[in-house]
Amino acid sequence: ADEKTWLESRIKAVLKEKDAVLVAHYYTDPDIQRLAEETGGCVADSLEMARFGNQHPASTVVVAGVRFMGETAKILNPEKRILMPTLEATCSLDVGCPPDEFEAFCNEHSDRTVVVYANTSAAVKARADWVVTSSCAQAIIEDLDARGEKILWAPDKHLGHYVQKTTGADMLLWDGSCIVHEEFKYRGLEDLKALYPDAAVLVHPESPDAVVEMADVVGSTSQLIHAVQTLPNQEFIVATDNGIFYKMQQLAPNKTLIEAPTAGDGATCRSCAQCPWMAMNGLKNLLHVLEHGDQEVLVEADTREAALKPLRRMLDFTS
Ligand code: CIZ
Ligand code: SF4
Repeated sequence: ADEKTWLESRIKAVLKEKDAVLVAHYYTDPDIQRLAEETGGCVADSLEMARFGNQHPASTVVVAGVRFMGETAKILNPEKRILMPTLEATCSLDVGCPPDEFEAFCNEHSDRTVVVYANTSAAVKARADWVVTSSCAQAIIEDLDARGEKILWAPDKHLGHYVQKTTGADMLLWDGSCIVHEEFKYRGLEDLKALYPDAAVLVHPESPDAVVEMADVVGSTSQLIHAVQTLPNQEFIVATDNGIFYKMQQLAPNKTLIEAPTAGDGATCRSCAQCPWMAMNGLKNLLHVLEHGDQEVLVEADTREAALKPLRRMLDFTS
């Protein structure tokens, strides 16, 4: 506990000294989320993180999250220094969508409007017409569909399938998935729901179709947090990374939160619904990068300029 207190006070001091602000994703360790709140930074989903970094006056932004979030911050703020506790923190959706293969796929289907999820590399965004997050995917696809456009969607097939089903748009899907959300099990959820019949089931749309179908609310992290605050239910079964429980419990202290099962028999697996890359963000490497400035996110100028267009479209659409 002493070491933790020391690390936290050092981080607070160095953030000030270096004119830096900390933005943390809902899936990071509660210690990191708390520090971001206490130091005037923000805790948010990837869309809100992008906006915050863009509007905050600090010359250095420390992004506690995964690589694509740091790259997005850099694309939107080329003049700022963007640091991450570790550049090794990636995402299975990003890894599963290599830029050269993606480029070839797009070229094969050049009649389609290319829409990519924010969870992609800068190089993949550079080939896209639109970037979306799970907060705005549906609205943007609806709009494109209404204009008669056919969509090429990448990389998350579960989110893609969900959006396709709800909008009826013509969507060709890349075959990618999130290793965390993909583990939620329909059978286990059914068993858990029988134990807690009054609980509302909240599901992130990166989850498998059968799990999404059992949901009372399907939504992005911010939308699921909002549901806990506003629905009359006392109990909630939550199918997304368990890092989100910190913010949910803070905003709705009287509600009971239950982790959705990642095993088919209804047993919850405490360490399963936790992104291994988000978990790479800790107090030690956060302090290290603040003091040493290594682990700086850099995006090559051509890529950055090309990726800015679809990102700006998303920010303008959602503003
Ligand atoms: O699973 C992720 O990485 C999410 C939900 C990102 C986001 O949009 O906040
Ligand atoms: Fe990627 Fe899934 Fe981790 Fe989010 S939770 S960063 S989608 S692997």
